[in-house]
Amino acid sequence: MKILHIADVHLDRPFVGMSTDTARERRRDLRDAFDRCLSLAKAHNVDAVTIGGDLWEDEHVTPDTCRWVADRLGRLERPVVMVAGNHDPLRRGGPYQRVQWPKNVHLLPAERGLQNHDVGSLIIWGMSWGDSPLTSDAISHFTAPSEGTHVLLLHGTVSSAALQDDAHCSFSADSVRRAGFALCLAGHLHAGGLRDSIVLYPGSPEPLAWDETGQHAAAIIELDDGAPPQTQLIDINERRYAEITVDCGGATSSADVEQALAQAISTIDGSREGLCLRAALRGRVEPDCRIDTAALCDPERGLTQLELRDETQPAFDIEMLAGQPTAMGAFVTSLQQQIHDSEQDQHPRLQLALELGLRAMHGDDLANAS
Ligand SMILES: [Mn+2]
Repeated sequence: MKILHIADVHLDRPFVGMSTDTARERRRDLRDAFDRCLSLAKAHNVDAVTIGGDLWEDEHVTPDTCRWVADRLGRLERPVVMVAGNHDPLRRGGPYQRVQWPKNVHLLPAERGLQNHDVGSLIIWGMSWGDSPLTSDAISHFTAPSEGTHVLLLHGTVSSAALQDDAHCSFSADSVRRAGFALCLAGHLHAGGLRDSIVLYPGSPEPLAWDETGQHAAAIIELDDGAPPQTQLIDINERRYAEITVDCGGATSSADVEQALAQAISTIDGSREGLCLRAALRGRVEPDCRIDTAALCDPERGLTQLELRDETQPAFDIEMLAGQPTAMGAFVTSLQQQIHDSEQDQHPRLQLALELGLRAMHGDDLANAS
């Protein structure tokens, strides 16, 4: 028995903060990623497809997207078992109920505890998010019948201690095991991976935010009576996010910064295509070094997206400045005297005043100074 399991596609996500065109492109990417997932169903000749919630975003999903999904699932010509997640809860009169689902698609209900759909000897149990938040209580009171292979389809947060009350539908791997499930086909965490040997998250097919640097896959599961399930995660994402820091220490001009950035980018593994990179420029640079982040975001680097944060600090030669017969020299001498005369706990504040004062006198824009 073979299953294709996916989750967290987040179709029609608005991608707040992006330009209208970029957000539209990202939404198209999500449809493409969903198609790539489904193409694995035929390629691996699976017996069933499971979807672990957050298929779309409830407040934004269009009727067209819902019907497009129904069409795509119908074309699979094999059973599809789904649960709704916290972003696409199964609400009375909501998007799920406004679609004519093909006969092969089975949406497990909300608010009736664990319900099952059988695919041969494989029994898929699950429950959807509904009008009220889903809890894992039903799992703790459940015991799977001894006949057949039982798996759990759930949109929730696996936590070893199950103490994270604020987490969405927190549950423990132990409760899954105790209930007699061979595997939990999970959704909600956007980083793919097998947790505690029994809870399988495929992750979202595409990363959706900067912090989603984990695996983004579709899962193929092989279940044979009695044998432990074989799981495989197949990467689906075309986009990936990474964050790096670039040491610009000692840079005498923007040319050195540019070189440090190019060097740092060249050490990142994998393809440039699809790479969305956030780089923080750090270190003490010469006071005359001017960093123009817009100019450094050269499209020629072949990255899909590059965001730069200039966190460099000028390396002022305090002793040299103190000796100068200038306003800057007088300022440095005055602050040095105040530091000398003050208590230890005042030093960080005065050091900061010295630093910011020098930068202001040097013409730095201090709007983003920390
Ligand atoms: Mn999600």
